[in-house]
Amino acid sequence: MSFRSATAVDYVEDVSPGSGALPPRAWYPASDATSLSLNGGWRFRLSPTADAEDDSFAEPGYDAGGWAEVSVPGHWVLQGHGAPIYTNHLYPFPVDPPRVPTENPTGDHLRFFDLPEGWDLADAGTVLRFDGVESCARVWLNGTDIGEFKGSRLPHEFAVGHLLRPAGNVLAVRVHQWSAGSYLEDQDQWWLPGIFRDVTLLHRPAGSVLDFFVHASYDHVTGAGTLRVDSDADGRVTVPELGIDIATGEPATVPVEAWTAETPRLYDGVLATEGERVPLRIGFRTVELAEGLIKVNGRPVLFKGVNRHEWHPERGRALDLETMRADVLLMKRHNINAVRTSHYPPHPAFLDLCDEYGLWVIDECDLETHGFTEQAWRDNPVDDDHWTPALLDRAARMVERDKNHPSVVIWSLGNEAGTGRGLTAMAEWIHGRDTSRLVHYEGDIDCRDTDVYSRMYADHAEVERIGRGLDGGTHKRRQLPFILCEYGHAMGNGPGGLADYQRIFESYDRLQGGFIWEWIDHGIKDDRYGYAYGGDFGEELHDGNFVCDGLVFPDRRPSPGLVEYKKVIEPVRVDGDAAAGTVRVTNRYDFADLSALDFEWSYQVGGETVESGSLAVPALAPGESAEVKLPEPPVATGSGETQWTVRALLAADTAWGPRGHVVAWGQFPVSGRQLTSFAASAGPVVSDGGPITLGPAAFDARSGALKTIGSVAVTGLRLDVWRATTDNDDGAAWQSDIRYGALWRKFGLHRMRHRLDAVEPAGDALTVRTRVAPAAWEFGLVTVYRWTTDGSRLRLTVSVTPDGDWTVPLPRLGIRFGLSAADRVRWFGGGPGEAYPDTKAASAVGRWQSTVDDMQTPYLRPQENGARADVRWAEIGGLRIEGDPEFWFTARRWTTEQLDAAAHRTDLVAGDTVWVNLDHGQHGIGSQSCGPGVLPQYQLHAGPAEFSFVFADIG
Ligand code: IPT
Repeated sequence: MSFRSATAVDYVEDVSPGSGALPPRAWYPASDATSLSLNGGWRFRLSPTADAEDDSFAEPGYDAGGWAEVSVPGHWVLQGHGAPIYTNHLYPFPVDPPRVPTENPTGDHLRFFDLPEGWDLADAGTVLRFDGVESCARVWLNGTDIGEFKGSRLPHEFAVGHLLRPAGNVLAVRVHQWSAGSYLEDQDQWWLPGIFRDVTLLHRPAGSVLDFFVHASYDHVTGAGTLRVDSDADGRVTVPELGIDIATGEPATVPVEAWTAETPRLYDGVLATEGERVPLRIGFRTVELAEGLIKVNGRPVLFKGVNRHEWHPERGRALDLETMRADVLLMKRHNINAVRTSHYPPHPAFLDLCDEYGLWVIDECDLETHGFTEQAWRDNPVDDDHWTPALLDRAARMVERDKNHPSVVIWSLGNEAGTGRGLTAMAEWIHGRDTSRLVHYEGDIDCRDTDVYSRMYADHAEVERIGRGLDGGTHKRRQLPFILCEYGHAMGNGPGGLADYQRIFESYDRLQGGFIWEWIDHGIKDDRYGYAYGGDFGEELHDGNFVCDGLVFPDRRPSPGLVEYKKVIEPVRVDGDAAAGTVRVTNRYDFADLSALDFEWSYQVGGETVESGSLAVPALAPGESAEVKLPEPPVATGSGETQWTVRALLAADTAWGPRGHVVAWGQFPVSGRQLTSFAASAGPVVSDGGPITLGPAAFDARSGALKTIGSVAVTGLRLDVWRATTDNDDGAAWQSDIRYGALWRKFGLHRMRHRLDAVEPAGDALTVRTRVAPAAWEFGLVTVYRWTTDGSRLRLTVSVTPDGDWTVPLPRLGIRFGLSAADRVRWFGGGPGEAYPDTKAASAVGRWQSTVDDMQTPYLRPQENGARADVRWAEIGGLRIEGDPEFWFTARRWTTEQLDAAAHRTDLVAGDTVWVNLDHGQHGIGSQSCGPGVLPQYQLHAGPAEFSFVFADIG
């Protein structure tokens, strides 16, 4: 019969988790049992609907000769078939649970394989494992339908031994992009269908390991570890290093070194059953809620975390081991100690790496129903009993898979799923199954089901109130510790205000830290745009570059936000007292002493190191500090600006960083800056019809515009208040606070007019008087440029007096000008990277050099970037510029207006002019793309200001 009834694909819209799969169990990478990876090239056919094609392709002998090929693991939409879709929380289909659209891209996958030599089919079983398929799969082996499943980022296993043949096996998998499961997977990310994690055939000898649960606790009072491995198949557990040789189910207590994220001590063991030997990596640690705090091994921990989505710019969520390792290494090298696996269990190998290198993990279930917020959470699956089996299935698949990882200290029910009975059922099940960990869910504001009070994006003031316990809440919540499961929204330039959060976290025991949103920009490598984001694939609904909000760029290059975070959370604090000639060193680790670190002092004059040496610091215990004597300053004071820098470095190679890697640092001044003296001498010379000259400079006589300084041509020098608004300036549409990006545009700060009032060559100065103001508004900035010379150099003093009713801060306040040629840049001031008033912790004072191109920070959506803070002097394009006071320095090959107009990096085309901004002030950055705005102390309010620059032609 050619007509197929719709019922053939009913499972797609069935709320049940599926059928045919084995019960969930612990995941382990390799044992002595044979396995066969089915990763690689698979034959592939894409259909527009779930039932456009019948299932005859699953039959052995089917001719798939005309089919395409895709790589597994992979997403077909990233391999030339269809296109990805990005939405934050809107479902890209009508909300009518559990129904999905008829347009349901469906990928039929075929894999042909032979069994390796010696694969015993007689006296053994075989399991077929899928580690992740989005969003719903139906599976046939050699023509037999073995089941179907949902739960994209969770493993599913099938017993297939009875269906296998030594050669010529046909594995057929039909994958539907949309299913009932899609309603539970509304995370803020790309929708990427496909078999995106490994497919493996596991030989299961008779008497092989089934499920097992490693219980390895640590008693911090006695220093003893207790190991018990519960196993569905009886066997023995050996840990040679500890002399342990016990039966499964039997406990052993021995002295051990504990596992912590700072000291990830693992013991190798083996679980041996009659038919299999499974390697174990055992970490002894105890997690508890005690005295209202999350404690591990008896001590409270402070999470310095990130939210990690799985991302690769070409392969999407199909990550290889080296990419996972790169994430872990980068995190460790940036002082990050915790990961929330937002918002689904990661590839299981990632957790092995967390165990090995040491990261605290909040393992989050694959559950989010955020789109229901649009209908006031009506019909939310998590509050509908029909869906509860699916929710429990997801909880069990996560907990059973990941329960043997010491790194996992907290289970999270999911993200942004509202509230409901299904969540309560999940929490109850998890609490019953695993009493050794805590349960988290941010949406449970009263903490009915959870062990931790968790919030996202709460502002500094509220976090401080929570720290003080003045936030009220239910009785239960008031007894609980607090974490910010998301904060510091790292979209574009920013986040700002991290140091201020950290100060608050460190001031109140109840505050146990937070997790930056998020680790990586989910940009997709793209020929048109460099990196594509939402909307670039013609999606009818999308959320633009909201998917690019990570601390690392898609290629994993650290953004300035990561460098800032590393400094803010550094585990050693160095506070200097130059007068006393001492530094106070504080150990801010929770568990480790400082014996793994070497300390080094250096002494800078004018930003240049003149001497350095090692500093003996005791191996302080966590929380301890010591006053350490510095050597005599190598140079007499009065020899210019001098400072100490003290750095803490890895004393030896570690698993994650080389010897000499800088973990923490501090700087403090000895003697302050001395400006080079400048005495105005010759005054302006006015020649008939020609330019006005003043020392080395020439000005247009009518406009007062600067033309040249010596041999250097200068164009368009004038006051500048505009910056290409950052994602944080623009803010998120739903933010109720004032969003300055829009207000600045409303008030025309991006189109200021410069009215010339007077050009006055008089006495020793050329004075140019102007009023700078936007069309349509009555407020403005009365701006006076006063030029003088000492004969060889040129000095500009800018005086700004606000006029009228200024109700918004300024984006920036300074001057900009164009240079016809510039490439290399040198400066003395903050560096090496970008900084803004509230993202400046990592800006170190020193002598730096770079190029105009390298000074650009490649935010995927172009925006203000690249400022260097506290610059004393800079050299660029044949000019040396000295500031009084220090200034913010920016140089780029396009104008601010071009930067502002660009949607992708590829829109930025270098012109002939290098535009230089020398700013007296910059408005802070904040985190308003999803969090609080700029704190008052970092806002740049219009007020009377005066600042100077001395220019010299050094060409
Ligand atoms: C929060 C989400 O949990 C996260 O997935 C991401 O969307 C983030 O915001 C913004 O990038 S939800 C927030 C809108 C309160």
